[in-house]
Amino acid sequence: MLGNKRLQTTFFALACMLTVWAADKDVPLIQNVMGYESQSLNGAWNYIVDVQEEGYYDYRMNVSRWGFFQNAKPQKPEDLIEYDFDKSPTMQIPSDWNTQDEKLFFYEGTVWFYKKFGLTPSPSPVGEGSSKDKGERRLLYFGAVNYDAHVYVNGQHVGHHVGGFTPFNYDVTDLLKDGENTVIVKVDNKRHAEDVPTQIFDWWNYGGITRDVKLVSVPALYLEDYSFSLTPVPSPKSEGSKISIPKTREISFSAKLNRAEAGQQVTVSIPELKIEKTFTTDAEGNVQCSVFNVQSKKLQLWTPENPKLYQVKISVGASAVSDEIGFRTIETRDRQILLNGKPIFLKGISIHNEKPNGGGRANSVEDARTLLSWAQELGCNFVRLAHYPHHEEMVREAEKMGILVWSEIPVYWTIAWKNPQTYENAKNQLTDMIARDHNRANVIIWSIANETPHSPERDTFLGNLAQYARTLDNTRLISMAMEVTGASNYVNRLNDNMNKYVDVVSFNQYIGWYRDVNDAPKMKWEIPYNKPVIISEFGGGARYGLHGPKNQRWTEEFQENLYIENCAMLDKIEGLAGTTPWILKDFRSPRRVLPGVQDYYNRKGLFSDKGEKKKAFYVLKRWYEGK
Ligand code: GCB
Repeated sequence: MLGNKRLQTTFFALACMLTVWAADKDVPLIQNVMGYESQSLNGAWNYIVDVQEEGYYDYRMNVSRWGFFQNAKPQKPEDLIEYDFDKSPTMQIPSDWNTQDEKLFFYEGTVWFYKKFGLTPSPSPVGEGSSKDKGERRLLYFGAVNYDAHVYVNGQHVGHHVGGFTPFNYDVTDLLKDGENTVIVKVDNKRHAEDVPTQIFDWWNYGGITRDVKLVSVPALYLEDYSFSLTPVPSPKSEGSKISIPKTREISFSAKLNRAEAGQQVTVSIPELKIEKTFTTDAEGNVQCSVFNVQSKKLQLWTPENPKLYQVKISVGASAVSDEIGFRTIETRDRQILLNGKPIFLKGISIHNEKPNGGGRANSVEDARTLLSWAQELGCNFVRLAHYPHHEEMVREAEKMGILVWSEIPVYWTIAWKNPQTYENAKNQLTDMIARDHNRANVIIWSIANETPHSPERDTFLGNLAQYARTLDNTRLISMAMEVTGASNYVNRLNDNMNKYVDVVSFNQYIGWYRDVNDAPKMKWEIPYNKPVIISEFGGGARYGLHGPKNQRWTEEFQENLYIENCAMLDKIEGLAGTTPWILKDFRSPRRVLPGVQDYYNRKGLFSDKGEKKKAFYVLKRWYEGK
């Protein structure tokens, strides 16, 4: 019997590939998913840990016809089915499996997730009749799944997504039925050298469906994307001279429908500004970049002090989506960063997307608020969301709180620069990061990489990526965290071919941690580019509550002294436009194994993993108060 089954498995593998894979429902990411009615699929999901991917491959490593995605149940007493989702344990989604099941703390591999759901009636934005009659669509949306996900609805494969920190959605309308439906997701977080991030990285490889899952109701014709931006006022050539603000300011608007339909009316209304404008789509279903004016004295610009957001409604036919939009400009002039035409010093902090108390992926509004309020307590007007796109609420809450954002993709350390698929993967993650957040006024920097080793192949990869980022969004600044090289014992020089592609040169430096703190006062910095400089990392580790002399590593006093010396040193860097020290809170990392001190945490936080403030917190706070 087993032998037969094995033969059949191989025989049917191809047929299965054809049927199961027939329905690729991948559609471009919808802009402002939060603006639509949706049915949450969060909550308890059954899961099966599948160490050898028995639920996917047969014993010849062909995709199996009897994969777990079938959600099979015995039909006859003699049927052999060796799994049962309904009897498997559950975990709350969204979450990472590492902190939900202690057996999975170090696990990296495949876990299957399964949820049954009935359809809730979708809202009827258009006329009478059932939503199906009116051609409404349902998009199955995942905020993020780390890392590799195959998604099945009612036994049909709807898509395959790679990349652990960006959202994706499938149009599953035609697969849904009245009554009970199932969604099954095979999640695999094994690390590979050619992935993005690559095989090694200094954070926990949290696996699972780590962000919200929802079934989004959209009309048959909807806005796949739209964007707003405020045109900068030509800035004066030199510092000190006045900007002359024109009587009216220009807002650019563009939009794209999900279908190439010409002649559709897209109306933008901003009641508070008494704006209502209608645009007509071209043959591609696009509203090409169009401009409308608003009186300068009526327009409150978005700033950290007054993070003004306007209620905006964008309608297509009888359906509409609402958003909150802030208007501001961001530019550079020589070594300055200009927000709304005025120089700003970015008082920042780096943050990992980890829960404020203990480890685990952050995924809620509360997580975002807690982390960001700590940053504000520190005196920050800026955060570096390292090293990958954080959950959407982090960016949205920061926008409401007046905190500027650096957002990054996980092109980190030793990426496989020569591999074309690796480049495509990085490009897709960049596309989706920008697609999700390009209407957030607080996002001012897209970062394309962190601490990458120099080589011609790396330059080609990153140069192309930077140019591509500009084609997607030319209204923000581009940067990447670079490294400095020791030009001589006490001279650090930034020498990176990527300088010409970035608007802001940023680099990480660890004087006081990976080099003697007593060198700090002697250090000289050579940054031979006429661009603003951000120190994207500096810092050192301390175990909260461990006290001792300032030269004793891991004590709070060591870290405190390191911050004192670094702040004094950084004050001497010409053109310093901001800093994002490493890091807000201790975070989990498998590389940090020192017992009794690290215990799998990177201890460079200004807050402990439980949210206690270390002494260095106050040093940075004081330094920022003086800025
Ligand atoms: C770095 C990395 C960051 C690490 C940090 C450290 O340069 O960018 O991801 O966690 O150093 O703690 O060494």
